[in-house]
Amino acid sequence: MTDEFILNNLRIKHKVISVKHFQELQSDIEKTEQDGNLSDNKVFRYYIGNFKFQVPESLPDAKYIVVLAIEHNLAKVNFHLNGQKHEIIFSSPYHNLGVSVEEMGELVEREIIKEAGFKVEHNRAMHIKLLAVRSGLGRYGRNNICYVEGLGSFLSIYTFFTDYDFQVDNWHELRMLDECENCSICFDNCPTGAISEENFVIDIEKCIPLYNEIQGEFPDWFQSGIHSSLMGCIRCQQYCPANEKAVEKILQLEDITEEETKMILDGRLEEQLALSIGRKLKMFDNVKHVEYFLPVIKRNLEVLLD
Ligand code: B12
Ligand code: SF4
Ligand code: SF4
Repeated sequence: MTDEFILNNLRIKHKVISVKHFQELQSDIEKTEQDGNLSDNKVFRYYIGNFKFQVPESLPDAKYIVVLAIEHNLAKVNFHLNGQKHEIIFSSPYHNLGVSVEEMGELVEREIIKEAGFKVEHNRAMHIKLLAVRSGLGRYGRNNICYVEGLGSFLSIYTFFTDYDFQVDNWHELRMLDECENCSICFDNCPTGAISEENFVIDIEKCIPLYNEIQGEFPDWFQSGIHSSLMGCIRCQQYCPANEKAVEKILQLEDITEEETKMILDGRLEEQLALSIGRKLKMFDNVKHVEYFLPVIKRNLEVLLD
């Protein structure tokens, strides 16, 4: 049984894994690379470029990693335009959880370590799905997303190094969900064919979020109607039987007014309106983020409204 905690009404599950397993974890990635399954796509390589299973310089005595899975539900938001209301899904992890990394770190100290005098340091420069699965916290779905019992796949993973010695050895096989054995729903619903029958690792270059969570033009091969979320993509999780309950926990965000929707689509930036949109979408609260994300939202909203 995985201990469960609640933080700001969100369910959190955790496991710990010893840094003694770093070499094996690194070998998992090297094997994936050798098998030709680690895409050379520039954006993907930028994301994982500094990933390494290693003890951080700032905490050389680290003994364990605490892996947290925190529910991060789907959200929906109404965009008003020309007298009509358009309901759009907004998937995690793009809208803020409402729980800070500091609060999670404090929970680790208070509820998991439970003894004073130990250090806790957040670090995400590692392949954290792999950590979650190897620690026994979750399993891979056929869609390559990590599922945690009771939470489904709509969750975010956070990892914290600590010098506390838990004195347990959690190390699990790379396991796939039992539900995947006779199921092809995610495979059938992926609009780009990123999930294949032959290869467990998805074709990352075909995965929509790789393009729609950042600025830039969509590739020529993107067909109309493939988009399902204001950012990211939910198709391979939406109809998954292992998400039956999780998919119902959908958050209603504040409506985006006509004036705000028009500002986005016109490509204008009026600071107060833009910050109001960022606050409603739980996405950005400073001008630097606004400048980056408004063009992303404009491009994505245009195809979703089309
Ligand atoms: C790069 C990245 C992306 C890229 C590439 C996606 C990918 N599949 O790698 C893009 C931009 C496309 C992306 C998309 C999404 N992402 Co992302 N992403 C990341 C990031 C930064 C690194 C992921 C990574 O390491 N990829 C490398 C691959 C090779 O790792 P892997 O999938 O674990 O591969 C292992 C398995 O394939 C296994 N394996 C190999 N063969 C076999 C065979 C069997 C049978 C089994 C069981 C296993 C197995 O071995 C591999 C490791 O060696 C992480 C954050 C982080 N720091 O880790 C977030 C992260 C993985 N993303 C996350 C999310 C939420 C998403 C999206 C759902 C967002 C959205 N709504 O659109 C989608 C899901 C797309 C998908 N189907 O995977 C969450 C995942 C939460 C969860 N429940 O798992 C993370 C952990 C961020 C977070 N803080 O929570 N993402
Ligand atoms: S849709 Fe089916 S095959 Fe895909 S992850 Fe869910 S249970 Fe597994
Ligand atoms: S996130 Fe979308 S594009 Fe990527 S594998 Fe899932 S359904 Fe396919």
